[in-house]
Amino acid sequence: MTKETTPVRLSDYRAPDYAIDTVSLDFSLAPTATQVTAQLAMRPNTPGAPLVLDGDEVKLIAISINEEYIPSSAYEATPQQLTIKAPPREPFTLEIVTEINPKANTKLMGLYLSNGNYCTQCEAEGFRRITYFLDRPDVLAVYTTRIEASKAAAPVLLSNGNRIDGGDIPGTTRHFAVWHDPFPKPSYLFAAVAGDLGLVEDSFTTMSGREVALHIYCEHGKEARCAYAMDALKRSMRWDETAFGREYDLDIFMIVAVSDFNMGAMENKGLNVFNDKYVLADPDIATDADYAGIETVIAHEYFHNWTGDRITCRDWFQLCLKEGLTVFRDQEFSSDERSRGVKRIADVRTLLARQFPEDAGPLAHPVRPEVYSEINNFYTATVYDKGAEVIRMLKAILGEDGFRAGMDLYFERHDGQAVTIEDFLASFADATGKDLSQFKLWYSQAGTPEVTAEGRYDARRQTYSLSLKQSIPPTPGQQTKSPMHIPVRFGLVGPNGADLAFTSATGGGVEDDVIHLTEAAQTIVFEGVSAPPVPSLLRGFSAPVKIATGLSQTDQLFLLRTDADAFNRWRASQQIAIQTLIAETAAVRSGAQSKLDPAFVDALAEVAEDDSLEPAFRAQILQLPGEADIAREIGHDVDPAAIAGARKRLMAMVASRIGKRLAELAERTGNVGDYSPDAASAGRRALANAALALTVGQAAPEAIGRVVARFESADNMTDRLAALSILASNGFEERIAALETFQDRYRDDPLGLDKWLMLEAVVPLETTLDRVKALTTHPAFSLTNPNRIRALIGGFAGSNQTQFNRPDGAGYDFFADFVLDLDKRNPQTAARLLVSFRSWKALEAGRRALAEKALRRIAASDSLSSDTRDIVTRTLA
Ligand code: B3K
Ligand code: ZN
Repeated sequence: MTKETTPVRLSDYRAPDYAIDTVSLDFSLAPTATQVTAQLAMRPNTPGAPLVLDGDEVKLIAISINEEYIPSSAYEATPQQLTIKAPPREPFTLEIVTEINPKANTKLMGLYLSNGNYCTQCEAEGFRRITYFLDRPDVLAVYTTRIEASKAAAPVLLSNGNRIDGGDIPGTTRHFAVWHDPFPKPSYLFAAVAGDLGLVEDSFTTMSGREVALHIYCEHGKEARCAYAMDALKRSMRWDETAFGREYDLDIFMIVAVSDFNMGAMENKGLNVFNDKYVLADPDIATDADYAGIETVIAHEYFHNWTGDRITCRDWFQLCLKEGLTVFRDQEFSSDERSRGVKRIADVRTLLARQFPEDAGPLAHPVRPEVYSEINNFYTATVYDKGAEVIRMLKAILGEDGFRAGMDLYFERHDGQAVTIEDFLASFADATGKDLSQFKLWYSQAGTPEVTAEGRYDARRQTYSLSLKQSIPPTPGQQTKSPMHIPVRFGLVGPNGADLAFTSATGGGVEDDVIHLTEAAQTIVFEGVSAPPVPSLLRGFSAPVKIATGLSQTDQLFLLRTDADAFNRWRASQQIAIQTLIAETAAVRSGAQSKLDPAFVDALAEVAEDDSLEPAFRAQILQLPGEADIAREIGHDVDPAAIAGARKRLMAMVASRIGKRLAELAERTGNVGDYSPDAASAGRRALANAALALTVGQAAPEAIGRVVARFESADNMTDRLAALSILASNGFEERIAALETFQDRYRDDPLGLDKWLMLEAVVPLETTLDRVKALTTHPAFSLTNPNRIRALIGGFAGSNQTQFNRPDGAGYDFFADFVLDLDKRNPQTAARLLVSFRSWKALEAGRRALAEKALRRIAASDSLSSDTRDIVTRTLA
């Protein structure tokens, strides 16, 4: 039976009736019966109130108060809750003994086994699967953890904080370790790890001269693959000191890489647990993108030490308080370590691909939601990525110094507390004297704002007037919305490509290069503009909005060639490509002749060959919008087959018109020398591979042959995978042998096999569905490992537009069956996968009906988890 879930509302928040000052945990580890003894120092905030503790599938063994067992009439225990009816009115010690089964824990929440090693995942509500507790983020306690286990099975015993004791247990084959974390923390940041793990050690000296031990634990034999992660960690620690004045606080910082993990990584205090995919790298196994991902995630989790751990969330509605801010911080770190312009393009690509569709569909929700049924389903692109955009806008509005002053005040005021968005914004308002009340709407209004721009130049008066309008589309539960504060960074590009000066700007909050759009409509008049400008708006993507600039293709081509803002050059290229592809999709659908205009293709070649530009930037320009990007921009009555057809026509034209030039470019830039993951070499590889991908649009044997040769001669994963991906994503025959070779090469390497599974799943051919079905029983696949599932099933539903959306609905049916089955073992991963249906309402009628049927079939199951129930219900609403 589906577990009953009552929605939780922000407006119902109440402070807890009890505080817990200290927690002392004792784990006696055994695979199927682990005993946990928890001693909690309780302090009533509301004396006499019943004490209601959360639980989830835990078995109560014993309970006592102040060292005396209490009669069973004094409490009520179910696997989900423990209620002590009349606890002492004075502070007391509560001791609870529970038994749990880590081996049977396939949900990967709480304490579970991964590859024979014990590990935990407690965010958001996993701690209650270990012991009964006030499992909410505003209950902060100091933890001491003793772990006891078989010395042979688990030589390594870890928990949060510093290790204060340990040794053998005389007369047994067991040993123990005791860890103490002096920083009060909520239960979601608790972690324990035990197992037989390899160790890589290093150290870091903090800005005040303290030496911190750095430990990375991984599977034996994989130690050499931890070097890049260790390096990224040290760079992150230094960066947080210089950029935010934040120093690390414990004597040791540990990272453990595990192979079964529901997400990327987790910021447990002093003991981060990672999906091994975000730790392990060497040139043979990891692509440049993987290296960049490792750098980002290592930094992200480390930065949480201050934004999340030292200052945490009062309740789960405030999730963006730590996530949006920490994503912003990791983006800034990578921008400083790499190319800022290229990093911005990459981040906006992710935002457009993941967050915009979410905000435009049935799962839309504000950056700070106001109601949830299952909190695990709110670790979304909106909370994370739009949450980061909100911080970026705050910085644009307050300026560098104002932003830093606000952050400093936030750290100073709230260290050791569990706080809200209101507290966060108050720090900035107080530090700068600015009124942020309108800005705050970004946290409560869902939907992507739409901005339109219209400009007029008056040559006689030398004025340029720019009219901007904003509107925010309705989203579930929010029909009408108020205008928001949108910072529009801009330049007026003159005929020679340089920004024109202006003497004054009237009519609407222009400060330096930012227009503060705060009204539904605003007209700004720029005086003293010497020539007719082409406006370059939303430079650096200064706000997460859609903008219709009304510019002609000629003006957009002009910006592509000349804009001083790299981001807007890229943006211009994408806009032209999207407009072209939308028109071509309509042509394919109506059986009309191709309408493709070669001017854009020529401009692409010109930018690609411009050696004065960074290779990584040129690579971005060469990555034409994908099928999902086109679908998102079309937005309704979407026909994935027609989109694929249109894209194919464009690819054919590109290959015939500039294929030779691009092949030469690929040849010239592709041989970078010995592999190094640094940003500059990665940029050259990216350019070569992006150019190569644009040479095969006519399926010419010569072009395909070049890709095969590249695959065979590659001496690193980046080039090998890029070539293989060209073969697979175009469905060329040559993929078959190449995929086989690839699979063989990585047969003992799960992270390599994930790449293979993913590429098998994206082949845009009718045979793929059967291939994917067959692969679910392949020995390399696993029905319990989230990485394998995301690669094969997530790859199919998320990255194979034509085959997931087959016109006969068979893609949806297979996917629905898979999700229903997975939901029994791992609800969180099942619910996450199901989000692939988030844009079903935008499909053309035939596919829409079939998608709805599959969704209704899922909804009709009476044994759904609360996770999957929540997603399916909201998706259908
Ligand atoms: N805070 C974790 C995510 C936890 C997800 C729980 N379902 C990772 C991160 O954002 O750093
Ligand atoms: Zn995070």
